Amino acid sequence: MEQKKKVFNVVEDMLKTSFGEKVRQRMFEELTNQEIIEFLKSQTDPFNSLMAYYKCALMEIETKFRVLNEEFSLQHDRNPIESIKTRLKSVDSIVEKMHRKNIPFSAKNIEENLTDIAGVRVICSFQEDIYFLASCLLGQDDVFLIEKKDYIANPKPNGYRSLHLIVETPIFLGSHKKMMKVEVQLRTIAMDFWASLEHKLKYKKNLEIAQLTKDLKECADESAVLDAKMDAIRKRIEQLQYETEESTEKND
Ligand code: 0O2
Repeated sequence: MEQKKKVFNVVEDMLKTSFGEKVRQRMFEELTNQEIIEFLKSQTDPFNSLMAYYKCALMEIETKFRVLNEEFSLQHDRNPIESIKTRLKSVDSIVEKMHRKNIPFSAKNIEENLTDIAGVRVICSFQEDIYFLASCLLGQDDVFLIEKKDYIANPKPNGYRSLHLIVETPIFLGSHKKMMKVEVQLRTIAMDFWASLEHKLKYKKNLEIAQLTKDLKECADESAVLDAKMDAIRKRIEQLQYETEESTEKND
């Protein structure tokens, strides 16, 4: 029931943005229920297919990261990835974003204008792992970089840090392959912790925002220092381990 209501709202919005009020009214006055259902189906089927393709692209990219994680752990005895989250943008968010960009709602327009329908968030242990994984992913011959935003090197004014990549990769269907865009966000645990808290603030109304924003910015700066310190400690541990192994080999 909830889903039906959602679909109806989308179609309402679609009719408004695509055809305007007059056409929408005529449609409900002049067409039979069956004809309206047929029409809605013709509009929603391409959308549903597109979402299924994005889901496949999510699986492709997630698998690529899992493979990299596995290989790295064989070579270095640790996992660079703490966790991977994937999400398809909700119908509500898609409608809202298309509306905001003033683009009529259709599967074709969504595909051509939005790059964040499929999102993969990779949470890493260390900042260095982020760049390592990004370069491994982009080095693959079926992954094409569309856009890169390095909010680690250049944090947002509020303190937000993450590495964002928009990539295009093929999904292999029964009779053909299709290129799909995926937004990849790579972050450390500290960056993710901060972003989750800051995200909550966005949805809280009537709060004393100014002080919280200032506190959050301080937290972001402190967590950036923490990330850098953790990276340095890890490097020292690896160096010590290497030196110990070297001297053991020499003594043998
Ligand atoms: P959701 O639900 O996480 O997907 P655009 O996406 O093009 O309209 P923009 O700002 O050019 O907007 O894209 P950008 O900078 O690549 O950021 C897109 C996503 O990054 C956001 O998606 C968030 O997930 C995350 N993000 C960016 N800036 C911030 C920030 O300041 N705080 C937090 N917590 N997250 C951020 P959505 O669409 O907002 O939401």
